[in-house]
Amino acid sequence: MTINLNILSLAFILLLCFSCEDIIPEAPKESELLDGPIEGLSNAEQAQFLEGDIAFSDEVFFAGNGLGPLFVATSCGSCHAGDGKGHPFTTLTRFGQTQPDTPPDLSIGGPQLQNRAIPGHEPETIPEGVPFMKFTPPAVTGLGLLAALTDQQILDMADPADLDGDGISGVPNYVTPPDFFIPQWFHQSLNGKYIGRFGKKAAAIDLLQQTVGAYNQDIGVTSIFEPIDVSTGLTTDPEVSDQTIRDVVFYLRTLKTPIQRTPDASQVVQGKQLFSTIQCASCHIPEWTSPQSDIEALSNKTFYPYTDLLLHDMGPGLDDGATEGSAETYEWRTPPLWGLGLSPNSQGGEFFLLHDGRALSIEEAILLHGGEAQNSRDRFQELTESEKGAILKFLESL
Ligand code: HEC
Ligand code: HEC
Ligand SMILES: [Ca+2]
Ligand SMILES: [Ca+2]
Ligand SMILES: [Ca+2]
Repeated sequence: MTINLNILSLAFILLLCFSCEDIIPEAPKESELLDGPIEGLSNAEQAQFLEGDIAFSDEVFFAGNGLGPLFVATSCGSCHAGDGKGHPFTTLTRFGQTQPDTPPDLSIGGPQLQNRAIPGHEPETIPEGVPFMKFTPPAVTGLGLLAALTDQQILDMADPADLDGDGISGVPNYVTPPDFFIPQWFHQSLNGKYIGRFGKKAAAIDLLQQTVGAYNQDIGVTSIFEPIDVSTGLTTDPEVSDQTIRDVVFYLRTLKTPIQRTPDASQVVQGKQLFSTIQCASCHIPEWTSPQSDIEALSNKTFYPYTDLLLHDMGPGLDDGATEGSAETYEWRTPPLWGLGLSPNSQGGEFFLLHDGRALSIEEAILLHGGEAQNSRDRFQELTESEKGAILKFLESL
């Protein structure tokens, strides 16, 4: 079966090559693409990466194979196209928790809005007056290295009481783990809670939790991990196999990191320097090194995500009045900046930045920083035009 398919697709490619050689556009450069495995995977690992890629990018759910009844989208890939950031029309809406450390209100349909339904079912709406947050899909590249870091490495970046007096604190989001969570050697618990690293508010501890939650809440697909259907509250047979979930998690762990395009251009070098000088790098931590991992290719690697994975008070302008886990309504996790310059490739040719895509350029995203980042933002605004230009060039190169 596989062989036949391969022969067929080979024949198809040959046909394409012979018939329309002149009109095939030049293939995008490796550094422009986000989809693809990290280097150094074994053959078996590459095979699992491919299985995960198919499930993540290609598998579409429909009413007959588990979709819904209530859902937001029909596949992971429809929101995470090409593994890059998503357009605001693929936004997720969360509501039902307005105070830290309280459970979301299930009786009103929290924590997530399922705004679509299969025929015969009514999509959800948010009750009048209930605060909500909108999230645009983030890129999913390089997550394996972030997942490999030890909790201690993240805690070392936190400064809850701002002891060094730079105006920046940074705290982890401590979240209650789901039943199926299995702590790794590098996880530490505090009163039964664990440090979240994924999502805009860092509400997911690991990629398994994020993936299981996405099948369940975004697509309405149950698994042995989360067997309860979000719309009926009833336990159903698994609609996606645990093997598929493991393959998708493996895929997310082994997706390559974005490649910086022009690291040596003089403006980029200058911008990188200024990025540290005006304290952007105090939250957007440039460099990390992973510890030993069960995936050899993730072990002892130095990488450049530009995040501390911590929550920061970002001021009233970015306070949506809703939250997740122990985060305050005005706290957001520093997003990684790697791949930032490639955002328009998957956002319809434009930038839609910050948690809800409200910033239409990199500069606008910077100017909307408040709270702990107010100082750094003000220092950006005080730079000369050419210095600002250098920072923007640097950010576009990431
Ligand atoms: C309706 C659009 C949508 C669908 C469908 C969707 N996602 Fe997402 N995804 C998002 C949004 C929005 C976020 C940010 C959510 C958050 O902050 O909690 C996100 C976050 C993530 C993250 C965390 C990234 C990070 O940097 O922290 C991962 C991993 C992920 N999704 C994987 C998946 C997988 C696997 C599937 C399919 C099972 C999927 N997503 C389906 C929109 C979607
Ligand atoms: C106090 C920590 C902190 C500092 C300092 C800081 N940032 Fe941020 N940055 C964040 C957080 C948190 C967000 C996400 C806010 C949101 O989504 O609402 C963010 C978002 C961004 C984004 C949008 C990323 C995206 O994918 O949407 C850019 C670009 C950015 N910061 C650049 C900078 C630059 C440049 C500086 C220095 C002038 C800076 N930041 C200083 C914490 C910080
Ligand atoms: Ca279902
Ligand atoms: Ca709901
Ligand atoms: Ca500090």
